Amino acid sequence: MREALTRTDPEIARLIASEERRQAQKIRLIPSENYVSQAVLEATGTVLTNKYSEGYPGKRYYEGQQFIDAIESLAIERAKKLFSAEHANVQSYSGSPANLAVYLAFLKPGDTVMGMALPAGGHLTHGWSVSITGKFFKSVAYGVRKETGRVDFDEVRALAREHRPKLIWCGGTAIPRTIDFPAFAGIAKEVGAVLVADIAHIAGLVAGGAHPSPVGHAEVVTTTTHKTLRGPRGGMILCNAPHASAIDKAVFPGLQGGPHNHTTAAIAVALSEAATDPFRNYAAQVVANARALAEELTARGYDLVSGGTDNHLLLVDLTRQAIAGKPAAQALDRAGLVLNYNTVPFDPRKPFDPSGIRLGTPAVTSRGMKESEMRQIGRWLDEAIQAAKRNDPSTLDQILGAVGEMTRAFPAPGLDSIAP
Ligand code: DSN
Repeated sequence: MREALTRTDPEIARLIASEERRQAQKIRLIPSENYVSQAVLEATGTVLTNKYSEGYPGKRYYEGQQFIDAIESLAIERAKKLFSAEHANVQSYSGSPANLAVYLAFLKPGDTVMGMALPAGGHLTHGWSVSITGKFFKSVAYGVRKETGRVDFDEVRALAREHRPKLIWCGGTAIPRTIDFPAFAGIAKEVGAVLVADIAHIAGLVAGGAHPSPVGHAEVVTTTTHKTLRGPRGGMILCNAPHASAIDKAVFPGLQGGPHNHTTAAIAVALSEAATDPFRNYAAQVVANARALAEELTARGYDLVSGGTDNHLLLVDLTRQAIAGKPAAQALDRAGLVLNYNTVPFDPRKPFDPSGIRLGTPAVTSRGMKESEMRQIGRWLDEAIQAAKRNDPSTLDQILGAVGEMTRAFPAPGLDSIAP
């Protein structure tokens, strides 16, 4: 395996091998992560990385595009078909550049934009103060209701009427519930705003029919390609035909130079995989697994934001457990259960030391795990958190051993040759 790399740079080769073992042996619960297929990995690691292709298929600034044009055209057509979109741009380097391109396409600096507040579950690029999108634009943030943990549409409507944003974002990074695209679309229409749905977290669920689609409600849809969609690290923008030219010009030459052709090819592969029946089953199982995990944690006294989940993601407020998110996440990592600490809505603590943890089922479902494994993982999560509270590392190490046994029984895609 990787003879040339091992010869040329044994240090990097060793670190990659260690990361492979980590991904094979641990239970990965970060809801924005996944395991891509061997086919996606192979497409990513190709000579396509050698080629410059500024422009779009048939309209490039460099020669030698005979095969690159065909690859990018396939990715575009597959994206349009999978999401029933009128136009697709597959060149964004990732989700944040895709979102920035949307600002460039529709707004001038200083214009007003509205998005979900970061602590309520939104994304930095939806106008949060520390992001360029909150510095260069006038940003208005909506949140969730304290009692339900769900979007407060009365607040969204009132803020939209008051501030008349040119652009409204829906979607985010810590939203455990179905996004009501028609409700957002109604408000955007009322105030003459462009509605943009950021479906980075749920793109695979939308493609697989396990979450309603924003297409037909939001004029523009952005996504990463590497979360539930199970492709390489990248971004895409889908939009209605009238916005196609503005979006394409914003991505290139507005924001980016040459597209990453190796990524484009791997996106095309992932999109073809996502159009299959096994992927539809995968998307449904991701949701079923998240529900099973939510039930187990709730039964053990954990406080889930919004009381549960409709999708792949759970946000747990640990205040009642009397432990903060960060020490809990660190103890869980030692026990082989990898997730991230996270703010919860109305969190009195700081983002770098918040009250919650965020977890999800995309990666474990890609390994073939089902509801019974989720219940076991829920038990381990609880046992490890209790162990962390009483400073009991030996229990964490025991759980790590049991996690290793479970992961051996469910080889991870792209890693099945790694001896766990
Ligand atoms: N960093 C991503 C996540 O983990 O949700 C969002 O950009």
